[in-house]
Amino acid sequence: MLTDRQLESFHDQGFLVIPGALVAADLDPVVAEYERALDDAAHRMYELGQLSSTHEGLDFQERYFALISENPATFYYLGISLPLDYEQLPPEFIRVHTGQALFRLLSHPTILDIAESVLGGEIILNPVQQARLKPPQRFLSGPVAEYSNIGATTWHQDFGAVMDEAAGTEMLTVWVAMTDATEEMGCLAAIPGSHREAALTLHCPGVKNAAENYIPQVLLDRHGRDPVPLPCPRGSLVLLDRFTEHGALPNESDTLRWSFDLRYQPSGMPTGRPAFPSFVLRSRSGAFAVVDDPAEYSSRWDDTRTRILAGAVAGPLYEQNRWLANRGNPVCA
Ligand SMILES: O=C(O)CCC(=O)C(=O)O
Repeated sequence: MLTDRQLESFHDQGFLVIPGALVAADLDPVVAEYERALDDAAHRMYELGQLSSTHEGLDFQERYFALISENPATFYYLGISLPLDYEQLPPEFIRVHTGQALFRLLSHPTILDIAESVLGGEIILNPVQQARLKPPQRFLSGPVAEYSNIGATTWHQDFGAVMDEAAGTEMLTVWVAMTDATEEMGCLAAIPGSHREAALTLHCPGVKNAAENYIPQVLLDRHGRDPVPLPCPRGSLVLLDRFTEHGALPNESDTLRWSFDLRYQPSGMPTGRPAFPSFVLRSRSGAFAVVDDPAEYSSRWDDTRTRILAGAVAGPLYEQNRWLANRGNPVCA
């Protein structure tokens, strides 16, 4: 559990870095699972004519760099939530990684203990979650390179990415450092106390990718405080309040910068992404049935994917239009 001092600091600043919360034994199985996922992706993409080679024989990082520089769409094969712009995508990019090791990480007792300190003992995993495997910037090209799953992350509030139904839902972001994240590698950065100064800040629609909404500089400046970089070693967690204004720097290093960002919230509240599944991971009262079977986690995401591909989910999966309307707003120029 968090100490009183940590909790106080989190509520005061809107973020908290917890170094060393997870150890290699927690992360290595996920890396091994991703090695297999990357191998599958390479073979599928090669068979679909999207790659000239499967780039066998390289270690995970070098192979990922080779694949992503040849075809930036490689990241669709490694995501942990379904894409939101599914209407524009071919079916082979509408996929979600749901491995056992990943589920063990998402439901790790240390993460749940920390989430419980903030949210109480009835916890669900909200489906707004992202894998961010960021190669050095020089390996990226084309509009897909602007996606924050592989490139820098624009300034935003996490609450801006959910539908209005979740307005009353207290949501906690837990960001997991799968590798070190130095400033040069593109760590997170946040404006201290920004969560206390605004409910939902105006966002502008992304320039090259409409989904990459951003808070314009002039609004960030209104706080009158510089952003704080949040570098941390592998195994660290970073907590973010849903209103904290934050982003992530570009990866200017030579190595992979890999994180997962996860969302937890109290059970029985809307998730803000109702088309996607959510999972009860802890119920101290016993009132909710806990999901502890990785196969159930996987099959519920598979069902969602099937429904989306069958056209059973109508319209956008989140409120893209809310920010699109700001295209002509002078603060977005
Ligand atoms: O890791 C990143 O690039 C961004 C993460 C983020 O924005 C989040 O956790 O909400």
